[in-house]
Amino acid sequence: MKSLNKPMAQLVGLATGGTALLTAATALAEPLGSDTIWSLPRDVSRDGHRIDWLIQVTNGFVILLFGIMCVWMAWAILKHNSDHEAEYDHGDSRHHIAVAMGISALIFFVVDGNLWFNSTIDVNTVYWNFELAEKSPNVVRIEVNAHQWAWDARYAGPDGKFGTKDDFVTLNDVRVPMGLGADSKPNTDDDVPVSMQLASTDVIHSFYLPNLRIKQDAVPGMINRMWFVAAKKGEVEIGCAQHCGVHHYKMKGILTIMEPADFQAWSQHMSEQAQLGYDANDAEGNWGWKWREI
Ligand SMILES: [Cu+2]
Repeated sequence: MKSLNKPMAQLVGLATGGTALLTAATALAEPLGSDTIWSLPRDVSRDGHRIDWLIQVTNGFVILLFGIMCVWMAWAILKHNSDHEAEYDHGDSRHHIAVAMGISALIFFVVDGNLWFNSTIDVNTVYWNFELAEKSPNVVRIEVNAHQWAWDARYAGPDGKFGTKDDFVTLNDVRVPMGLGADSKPNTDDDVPVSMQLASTDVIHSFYLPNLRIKQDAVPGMINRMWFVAAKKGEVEIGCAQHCGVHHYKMKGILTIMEPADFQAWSQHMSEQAQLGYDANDAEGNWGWKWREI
């Protein structure tokens, strides 16, 4: 059998590697609620598009750079064939150093700079702007207590205060109202933000809502915060994003986004049920804390 010449063999190797990469990418299991195998889990939050934009633009840059590298390598393979006399240098001339540094700086400032600049805007205007949630007259507050290996969620009940008789607690079952106001525009008075405070009783866990593009660590001895506005009805997954022990994989919960009226009815019912079984001496069961103001 006639063997391939060296440049051809290198090109075939490159093509085989690319095909293997593509096959591996399409073989990934479909994430819950995603619209295609290529996309992220379906975004059901008001602000998740900010994260998706950053990921998509960064993916675009990476694909562009990959394409440039492939063309560059193919050109080098074909040009530097057996007719081309080999040249050898250490790549330490001024010219080489300037080109290498110039390309590196360009990639760093454009790709990483874009990530840094826009993610800073996102955290300052939305994700870490907790006042936006706390000042809303409609805010729904939830305390989440993580432990090996489940999520306890506490609602304040009709009195709006945690640690009182009308609190109710759910296990791996967090429900929130759909929060987009009638005008569907963000940051308006009729949106319903969900504000969460998170703690842990044992090790570090991380409350992860992939469909809302948000996660926050639950750390023993600390109260952490996160907030979001849910934009679409339905059930999505809650996961733990910190490996927290042998049953880490069991820390799967469901976040249900409900019609506001249904959420009200459910909250009232749950609170009434909880009050029937309230025991003031149950120290373990009454783990709620006083809501930390900003
Ligand atoms: Cu965990």
